[in-house]
Amino acid sequence: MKTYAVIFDLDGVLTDTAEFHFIAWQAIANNLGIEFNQEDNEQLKGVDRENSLRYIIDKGDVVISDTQFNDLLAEKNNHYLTLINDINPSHLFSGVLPCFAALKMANIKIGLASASKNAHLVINKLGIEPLFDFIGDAAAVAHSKPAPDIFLAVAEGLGVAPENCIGVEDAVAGISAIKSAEMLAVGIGDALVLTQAELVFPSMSEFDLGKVLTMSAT
Ligand code: B16
Ligand code: MG
Repeated sequence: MKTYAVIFDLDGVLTDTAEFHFIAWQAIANNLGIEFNQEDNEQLKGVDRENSLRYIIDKGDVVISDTQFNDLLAEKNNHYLTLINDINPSHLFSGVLPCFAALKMANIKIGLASASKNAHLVINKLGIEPLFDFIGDAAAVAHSKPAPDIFLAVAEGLGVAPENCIGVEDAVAGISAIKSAEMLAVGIGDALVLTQAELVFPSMSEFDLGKVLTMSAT
């Protein structure tokens, strides 16, 4: 295939906001008398806000009203917004800017497919918003990851056919979304966890565009 676009996830690929999601979800869970550990947080990577809260409620086997559910969503997000307040360009993972520069040199478009409704705010704080050719809107898609919707919406926004796109993700749910969108998947993290990905790099600083393009050309 010919690669015309690379579509990136945000949390865990371009910056590490997982720790902030963890702190905010842990506070919600503990207030409900439910234990929430790093293992739980791992399960929630790439999972949207509503389904993350459902996971916690199911884990604790508690019953809450719709109003309480919405209040807890708002409470978690307010806490998260406080925690990310100080994010700045130094929080961008190393390797991201050289990777984006190499993509621009190769005339390959750059998209963002995050499940986060705070994605615009975060990439603004990171100072990288102008580098994207298209930014997906998590609030506008019908089904969140592992459904392909956000990756397909970004491909459409970029004007590139899905088969000419490569997706980059750190979460199992995200890799599944890329595969369901029939794109090639590059994982960032542990190859033993991201087993559905065609290629896995331990971190963005090891992202090798040459290797990715060779893989996609075969
Ligand atoms: P928000 P990604 C995801 O972002 C996070 O991995 C996940 O932990 C979070 O719950 C989700 O965004 C929703 O975030 O509450 O800010 O809308 O990895 O898809 O960039
Ligand atoms: Mg992620």
